[in-house]
Amino acid sequence: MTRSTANMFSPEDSNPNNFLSLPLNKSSLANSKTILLPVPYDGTASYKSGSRDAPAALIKASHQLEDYDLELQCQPSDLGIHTAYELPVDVSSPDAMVSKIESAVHHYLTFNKLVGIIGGEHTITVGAVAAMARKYPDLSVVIFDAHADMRNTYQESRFSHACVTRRVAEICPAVVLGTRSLSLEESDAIAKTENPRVFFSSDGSLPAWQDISTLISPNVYISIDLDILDPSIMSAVGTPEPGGVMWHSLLPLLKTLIWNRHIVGFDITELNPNQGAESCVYTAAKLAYKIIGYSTILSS
Ligand SMILES: [Mn+2]
Repeated sequence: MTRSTANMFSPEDSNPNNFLSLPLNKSSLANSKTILLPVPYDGTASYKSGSRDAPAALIKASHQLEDYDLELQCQPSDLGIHTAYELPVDVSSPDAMVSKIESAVHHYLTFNKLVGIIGGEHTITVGAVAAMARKYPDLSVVIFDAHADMRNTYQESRFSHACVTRRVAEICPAVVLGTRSLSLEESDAIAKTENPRVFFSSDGSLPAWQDISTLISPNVYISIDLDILDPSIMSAVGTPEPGGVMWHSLLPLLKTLIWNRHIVGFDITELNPNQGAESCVYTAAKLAYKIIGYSTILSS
């Protein structure tokens, strides 16, 4: 640590439950290249709720991760990862919670660091993207999701987890990868629009970087709905969908995307630690760390 005076640290730095269980000199807000914001929200979950427990479970599982990244041959944690306190949930309405997330992300973006949001259900993406697009007017969003999430409303809310991509595409250009489940209404909506661009996948494959690169602007927000992954490795999600993407297909595309663009933020959503195999929580934590590593070490 180059700056060692105790008063460099803010009250926020006292969060004892931080990602990777890092010491203060690698987890204080001032010393960190990345800010993680845990959002324990699952207010509109329609099948199996429980993603409210995901941030705490993912952070706990992260304590088992190695700081060293074999692929990158360094410790991305050396660049600092600050874990904010959990954002208190506003249960009055989904709209209110989305606004609250937008305000919080807007605040953290003022520090000019990578901001990662640990969900929580996928709805959190809408608030995060609204804040990101205010700071980065050329923002595009790359969404990894088994589901189209293109309903205009669901269960009487425009801010349901089933409407996420539709709301995001109203804010900025979006590319959706890994989609393998949708309604007739959503299929019609996708056929009629250039935004979002949805790349369907029924065999676990993802498009090549060359096939999507022209759709993606210099500043990028990455949104991961963990159900993009095959249930054989990620059963701990609210709505598991067979025929998904495997770990070794997802990481190369993420790496290429991050290498070629400036990643301004990301989220990991829909983890339900009360479902599925215990290893899923560890997998989710590792995915978060891979994105942090790629983004802080490789991102252009
Ligand atoms: Mn999904």
